[in-house]
Amino acid sequence: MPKFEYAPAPESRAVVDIKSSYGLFINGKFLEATGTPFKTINPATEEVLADIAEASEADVDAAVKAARAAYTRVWSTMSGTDRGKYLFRIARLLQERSREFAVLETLDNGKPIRESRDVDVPIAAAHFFYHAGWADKLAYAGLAAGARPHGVVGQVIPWNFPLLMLAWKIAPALATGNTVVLKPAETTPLTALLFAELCQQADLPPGVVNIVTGAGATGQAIVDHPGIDKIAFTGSTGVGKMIARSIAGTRKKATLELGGKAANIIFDDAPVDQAIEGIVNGIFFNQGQVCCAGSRLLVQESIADEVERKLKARLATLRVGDPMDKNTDVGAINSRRQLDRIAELSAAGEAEGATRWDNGCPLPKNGFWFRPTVFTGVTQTHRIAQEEIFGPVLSVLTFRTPGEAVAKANNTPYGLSAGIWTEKGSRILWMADQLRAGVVWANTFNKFDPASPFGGYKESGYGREGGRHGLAAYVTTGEAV
Ligand code: TAP
Repeated sequence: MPKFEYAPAPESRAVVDIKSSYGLFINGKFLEATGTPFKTINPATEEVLADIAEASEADVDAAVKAARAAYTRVWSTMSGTDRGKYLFRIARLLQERSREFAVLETLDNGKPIRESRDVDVPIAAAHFFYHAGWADKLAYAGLAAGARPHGVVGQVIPWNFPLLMLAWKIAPALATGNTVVLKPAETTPLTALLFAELCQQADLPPGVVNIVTGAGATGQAIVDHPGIDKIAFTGSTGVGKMIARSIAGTRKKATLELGGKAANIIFDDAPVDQAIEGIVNGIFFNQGQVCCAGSRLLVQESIADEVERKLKARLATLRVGDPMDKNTDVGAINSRRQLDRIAELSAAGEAEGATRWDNGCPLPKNGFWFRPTVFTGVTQTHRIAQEEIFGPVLSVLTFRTPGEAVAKANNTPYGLSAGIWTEKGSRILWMADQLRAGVVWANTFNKFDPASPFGGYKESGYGREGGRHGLAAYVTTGEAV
């Protein structure tokens, strides 16, 4: 297969000032860490972007103490109206600096600039606007009587939506009066560090937001710290289970947003061309590195041949390559480790007897790439039908009746999201009721809104983010009523 040279557009560096090294953001200042720095790279070129500080247990302790002091002295006593003003200011600054954030996100993560520009950054700003609006209206959020902030919240996030996951975590925590210690993923720390600069620019009181960079050990140090009142984690189900075990028997609360294996279900009365776009968006958006990705296509048997033919024709038009090019559809995989996992599971799909097809497009010479891939002839026992691949790989299964579609859709350990494509409103309502998925999209996929709660069933975790249910996760006495 041909390989082509790829060099990032020279102007991409001009819109964002990437420092050669970054410290930890504790108590409103950037500080040197005690650990050995690590490097963050551009996954599309493998070039080093910056040296990043690795926070030790002592650094995490300093961050938790700063967050506690800010909570006690300033943030918990401030009126909701004033907290809201800070959140509005952050939201506006995110909009003003959106180009910088979008370029930095694409350089550090590998996602197409069109996605960081049109999805990640605007929705991150929208989360701050939405929660700014709640800060002085919590009495009307349906929270239980006497609800109070937890105090200091430890937040650990993954690499697939670095800025957006930060916004999902920090905006509701601050709106409800908590202070935070947040750890971004090891491979994508840069937009969190730019966000730290933005907190300085917004004059946020020191210690309200603390950003500590590092690997899994830093995350574990946050989870284990006795000064943390609540953990908010997004990441793999494996690490989520470890966190649940670590805090068992302590007073710490937790919300866990974990993996998924969503079914995107197409009935024979669906508008097929529209559904094809939904399938493509469902699995190839962000290279399929999306917890709610529509990674299992369940197609009604009578239209399976038509869907397969049209899907392959559409995939052949996808442009894979330079994430900084506005015409790119599919960017780089975030890390070599993730690329190896996608390759390993795809090899297992072939070994177990499914039929593999990819769009045969040329790939850049350096960096981490995987062609948009479809497996047909997949059965429910195949690993590619059960395990989260977290890559641009679609497993196609067929069904005959709505009951069979529900049974197959629910037959995974996960329960995060699902999609239904049909013209029948009654079928949509029946299916939505039957599917064990926290989010069900009808005749669309991957739509996100800060007002809409998001979260899972089963091994996809517990707790909700977004909407007033997401606020409830950040106060002591539980549920929105
Ligand atoms: P993980 O390996 O679980 O990492 C998530 C975060 O946890 C990272 O910051 C990671 O640090 C940190 N971490 C690793 N070990 C830890 C430990 N022992 N204690 C505390 N923190 C620890 O997941 P990932 O590979 O970054 O992300 C992919 C997974 O996240 C997928 O399964 C995906 O479905 C899930 N995800 C779920 C959602 C929702 S909303 N449900 C959204 C996005 C992603 P390092 O980066 O240094 O390893």
